[in-house]
Amino acid sequence: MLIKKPADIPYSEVTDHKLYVNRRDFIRAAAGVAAAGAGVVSISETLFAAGQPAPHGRKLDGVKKSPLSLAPEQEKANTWDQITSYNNYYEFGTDKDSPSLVANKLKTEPWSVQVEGECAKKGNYSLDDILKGVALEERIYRHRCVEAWSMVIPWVGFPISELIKKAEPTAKAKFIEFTTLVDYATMPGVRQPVLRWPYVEGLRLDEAMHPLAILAVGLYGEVLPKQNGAPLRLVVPWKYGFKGAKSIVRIRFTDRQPMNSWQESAPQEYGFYSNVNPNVDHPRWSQASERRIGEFFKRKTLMFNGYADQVQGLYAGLDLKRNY
Ligand SMILES: Nc1nc2c(c(=O)[nH]1)N[C@H]1C(S)=C(S)[C@@H](COP(=O)(O)O)O[C@H]1N2
Ligand SMILES: [Mo]
Repeated sequence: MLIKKPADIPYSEVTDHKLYVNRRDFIRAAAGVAAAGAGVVSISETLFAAGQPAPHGRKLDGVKKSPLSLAPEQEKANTWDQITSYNNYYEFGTDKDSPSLVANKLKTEPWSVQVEGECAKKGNYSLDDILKGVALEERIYRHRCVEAWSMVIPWVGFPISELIKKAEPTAKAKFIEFTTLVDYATMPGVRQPVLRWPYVEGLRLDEAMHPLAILAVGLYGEVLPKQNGAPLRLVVPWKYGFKGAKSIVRIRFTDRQPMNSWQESAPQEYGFYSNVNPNVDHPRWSQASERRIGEFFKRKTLMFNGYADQVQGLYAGLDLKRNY
């Protein structure tokens, strides 16, 4: 398997935040369906013409409402079907509907997360270990993709701060890095060199300690669907969606700012902070407005995605144009 380094990827391949793969071949291969003969439209192609909302899963017990959740009169949540059929999860393909069509192969049980680096409680923890004693909360958050679309998503999760405290970071720990799953057997997208796999994201430790930053395990009160990053994914609502690493398998505390996947692949377009900021355009498009999935007219994008009052203190004295 030849894996191209990001430097070898022609710029044209990343220009649309996606790789141009032959969609029909991709989905056929991913779904394990034999290629149809020339000119023959297979049933599978008709079936796979659009995203498939996730089947409903197990209900999560004891989920509490959180005061940090958006109130229904503030924002209307997107539907289960919208949230589970329009996804970015490039390990399952770069089209918005690909993850919903092929992520069902992802094996999420058993699941464990390696905790390492600058912390006292290093180790390999099962998802049950991680959730032991943790109170799950519903957090209805705005979600703003760097591609200028948005949704409102009722996550179920818990503050990352709870996991960080249990891990007991050392005094040297200033950043936290999240690494996500790469599985060649179930993830057809990792054969495409669109990013260097695994997908990696990072936060400053004080950002990760903020009460709004959560690890999500559910959606609409049910177990997180695979296309949304089951069984454990990051959600940082004041940052662009790509900070929300899916299907996390490793958490590392470090003294140095981690290199995140999108910055590595296109540093002229994506930075480390990636705070939602309508005043700093992407080099190829404006970030001043966004299309809410399900709506026709564009909305104005809000500073820090509407969470400025809560989070701007984290960035006092930081030049947000330089540190995008
Ligand atoms: N592992 C992994 N995590 C990922 C991505 C990805 O391609 N791979 N895409 C990111 C992007 S660009 C967005 S907008 C969100 C989408 O999350 P959602 O599908 O639950 O809305 O996941 C983020 N996390
Ligand atoms: Mo995104």
